[in-house]
Amino acid sequence: MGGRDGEVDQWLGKIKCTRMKVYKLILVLIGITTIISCGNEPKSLSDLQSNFYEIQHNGLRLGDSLNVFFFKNPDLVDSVELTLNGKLVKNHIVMDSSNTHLGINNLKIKVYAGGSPILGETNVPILNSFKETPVEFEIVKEYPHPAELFTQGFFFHNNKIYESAGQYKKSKLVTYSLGFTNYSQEVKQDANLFSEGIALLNGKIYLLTYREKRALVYDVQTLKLIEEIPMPSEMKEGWGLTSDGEFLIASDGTQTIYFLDERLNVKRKIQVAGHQSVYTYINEMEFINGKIYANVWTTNFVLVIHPETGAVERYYDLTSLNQSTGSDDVLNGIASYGNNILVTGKTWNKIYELSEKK
Ligand SMILES: [Ca+2]
Repeated sequence: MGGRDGEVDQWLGKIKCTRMKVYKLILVLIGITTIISCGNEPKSLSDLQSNFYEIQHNGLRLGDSLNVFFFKNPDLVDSVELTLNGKLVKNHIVMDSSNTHLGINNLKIKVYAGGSPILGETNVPILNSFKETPVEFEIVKEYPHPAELFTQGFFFHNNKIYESAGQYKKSKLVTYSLGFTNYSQEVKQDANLFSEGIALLNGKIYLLTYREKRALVYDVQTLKLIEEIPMPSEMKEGWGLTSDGEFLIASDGTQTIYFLDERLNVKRKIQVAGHQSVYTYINEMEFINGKIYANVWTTNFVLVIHPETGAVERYYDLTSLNQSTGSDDVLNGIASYGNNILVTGKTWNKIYELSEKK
């Protein structure tokens, strides 16, 4: 009996072995099939030859549609999810003020094509549909400018020029009569402060500092320091400042303009964009007749910006006035003066009064 049992065991063993071989074969076949099918599955946007990242390079204008394409294997794409500034949008959507804003917009993509979703993220510049047009102007008059002043803030009020000057150890706030260079008032800031833009709001002058993260508040009559307020942490630096009578309007060297309340809380923001590009380095500003006039740092341009949208509608090319010697002495200073504007630059010896040709 023992012998027969041994034969049965051997026979059963053979069957087991054959089964194992079949299992192994099946596993190998499954493996090969998986490898073959995975090989066909797109794993990146470039596998699909998508134009997704080209959208950042080319930008979009208001009125354009957001078109994401897949030039290779489009039939493998089951569905596409697009998120613009955190909100789901449909592919081929037309860009307008209801779904986007001028300036840099965050765009994310999720492509379902068999395996795990393919993800992508980019920053798309949204540009204006209209071209900014040059302002035709003439120089009405020239006035002297105190050439020691490294102009950062500049406005005309109560028959006086109010001007802040920057640089460490040299920062100050002064007033003087147009046509003269002797100061009526002069307040120096601490040596470790670099003064920037100034603006008048409700009887107080607000003065930004460059990297010191605080604003100084002065009485407009006496230039006595009232208090210091921390600057909003989301502003990278302090650059230009103006006011529309309700809010302070501040720039920080980027393309963003911040609308601040009296306690310097950010109430809203815009980004400055024209037909061809987003404008960074927005510097000294002046709110004139419902528009923001702004210098672009190191250029001879003053932009005329819509305060709600950030659209650059017009621009002054002040190359003909430029006194820069190629160093820091760039155009920086715009003041409203009756129907005209006054412009100057850092350490320039002249202020120019410009009138627009109508
Ligand atoms: Ca100004």
